[in-house]
Amino acid sequence: MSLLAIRVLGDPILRRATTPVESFTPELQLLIDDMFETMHAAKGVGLAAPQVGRNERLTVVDVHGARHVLINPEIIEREGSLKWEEGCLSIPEIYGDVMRAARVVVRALDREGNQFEVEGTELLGVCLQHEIDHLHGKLFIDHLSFLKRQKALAQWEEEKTKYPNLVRTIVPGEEQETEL
Ligand code: K1U
Ligand code: ZN
Repeated sequence: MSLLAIRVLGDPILRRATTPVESFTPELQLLIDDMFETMHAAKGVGLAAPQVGRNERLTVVDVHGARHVLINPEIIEREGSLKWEEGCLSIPEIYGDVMRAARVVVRALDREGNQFEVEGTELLGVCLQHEIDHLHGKLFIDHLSFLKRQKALAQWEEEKTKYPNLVRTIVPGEEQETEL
């Protein structure tokens, strides 16, 4: 397994829609394993394929030790609303309050291609919505008000100088800065 480089805001791949997965190949299994390793090393609870430079409609999530591989996920139920302070492994050090559905049900395929549904509230619900947004080229800053988004983008102009070529390299065991 390997750690993958995380693309940061400004890399066009984060703004592209993904392509549905049709084949459950050994290469896909390796990508999934590498994404879990990278997400854990970066101390995140989710990671979407575009964040590691890929266009597969695929995300991995690990909230409170419950791991999910979500391939071609769709939100099939939404209920209520909540406000959550979000960050993003692709926009380190930038945070903002986002309004999300309080409860979602997501239908997806697992790594073998079997359909399943997962219900999420609180952190899991927010994480599922954040990751599915990534698969549609959407980022949490797009949910902020105009002024808060401008402020976040101004902060990012300074932060992004730490990421030559818009790449964030995760060093195993090194303290990561993106923790909520
Ligand atoms: O996709 C990503 O950038 C990962 C991101 C997803 C996310 C989940 C929930 C709220 C906002 C964003 C993260 O994993 S950042 C959150 C994080 O690192 C964390 C949150 C709670 C406990 C521990 C870590
Ligand atoms: Zn993110």
